[in-house]
Amino acid sequence: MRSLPPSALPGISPSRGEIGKRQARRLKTNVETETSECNESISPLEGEMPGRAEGGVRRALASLFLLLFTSIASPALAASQAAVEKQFHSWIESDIWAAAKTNGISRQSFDRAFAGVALNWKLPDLTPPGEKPRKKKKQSQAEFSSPGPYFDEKRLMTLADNGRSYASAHARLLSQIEKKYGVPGEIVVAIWGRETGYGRAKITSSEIDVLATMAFMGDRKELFHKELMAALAMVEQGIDPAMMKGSWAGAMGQPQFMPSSYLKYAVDFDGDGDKDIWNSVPDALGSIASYLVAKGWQANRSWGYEVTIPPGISCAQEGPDLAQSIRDWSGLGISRISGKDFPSGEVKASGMMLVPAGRHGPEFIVTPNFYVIKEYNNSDLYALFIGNLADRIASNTGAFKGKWGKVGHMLRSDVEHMQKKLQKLGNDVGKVDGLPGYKTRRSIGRWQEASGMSPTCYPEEDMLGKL
Ligand SMILES: [Ca+2]
Repeated sequence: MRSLPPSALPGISPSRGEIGKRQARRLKTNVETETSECNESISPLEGEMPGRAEGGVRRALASLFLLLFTSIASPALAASQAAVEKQFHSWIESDIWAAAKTNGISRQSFDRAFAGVALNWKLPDLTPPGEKPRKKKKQSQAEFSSPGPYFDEKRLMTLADNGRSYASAHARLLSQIEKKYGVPGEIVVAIWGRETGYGRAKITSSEIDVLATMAFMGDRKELFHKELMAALAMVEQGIDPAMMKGSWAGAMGQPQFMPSSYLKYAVDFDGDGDKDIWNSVPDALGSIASYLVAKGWQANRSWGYEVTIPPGISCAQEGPDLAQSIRDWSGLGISRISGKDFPSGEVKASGMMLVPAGRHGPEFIVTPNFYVIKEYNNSDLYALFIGNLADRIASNTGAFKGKWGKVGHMLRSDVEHMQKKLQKLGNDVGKVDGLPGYKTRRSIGRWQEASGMSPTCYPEEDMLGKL
């Protein structure tokens, strides 16, 4: 599924793993309110902790300029836009038709899909043919974001209140979905809420326009070319292109599926013959569950638990590659912060330590289902957000009990420097990108332990001189 652009709706995020990394944009999140076109936001944070600098303000300014340009439009600009439009239409007729034909798309479907197609000039990062792409600023001087603001309590409370209402209104449907797929209703509802504000977000861009524009002059042409072919396959299957509304990043309908995900995972849960993820709540929710189960959702398991890791137990044991049974974690003295026991059904099953802010924030033992949620949106914070929201919907629980410390004030360039040093010492820090992912965090923890420091498993300023 997908991804969207900068502004937005609060809470919508492109799903899907398929599109890999979504462009990160920081947005506000309150889906319930804002809804202007091209303002469909989707989730604010990409990856674990993207640089704060690449966010909304700059993009908002860019859009403003674009708007000014397009509305005040000098004759020269209008002429050059017209020239680009012309090239765009001949590219569709030549390149895209040739590719479509190869993919078994009929001329009739092709014509139906592209009737009235137009470049969507509001999309981000467009480079008309012949122009040089704008250079992306290096993020090294940016700070990375602290996780705390991602879990805005007001937003989560509103989403949870609404989520409980929707869960109760659709209780029967959700139990049918759970019976068929083994995915708990609260997880499905939490994703629905986070992605499109329970289907209330106005997502109004023409999918064909978005995909064709991005494939023609966006910064990830290959990806969108592939999605455009998938969208044509949808039209070939009889879907009305006028119904195919998506976000600026091509994520469609209430579950925010990219066309390739739609083809693989969308289901007709209400049995009327159409997989209508735009208008049918049963189809939208069934499709979310179908996606999760295809990605490996394990029935009868939670997403994870907030825990307390005793001071003597190393925080440098994070990651899906260091899974052990919940019983073994428990044997180390790790317990649920709620004071409850781990459910008996979970004890023999595997769990993974997760400390997104090292010792400076809430600590978790997550299950493989946590990583399945990340298939919807590849971010630890996104998956934690969904898990927390689902818990609130199911049991009216509140915020995580551990407090997020004010971490994240170091420069990415400093963290990158640490990563390089740690790597030289033989540690696997993952990607050297200035962001403290789990491999970096645990390498830091191991280095701190080996240096006789009390491990925080998080980049610390006082390490800079010593590493
Ligand atoms: Ca249907």
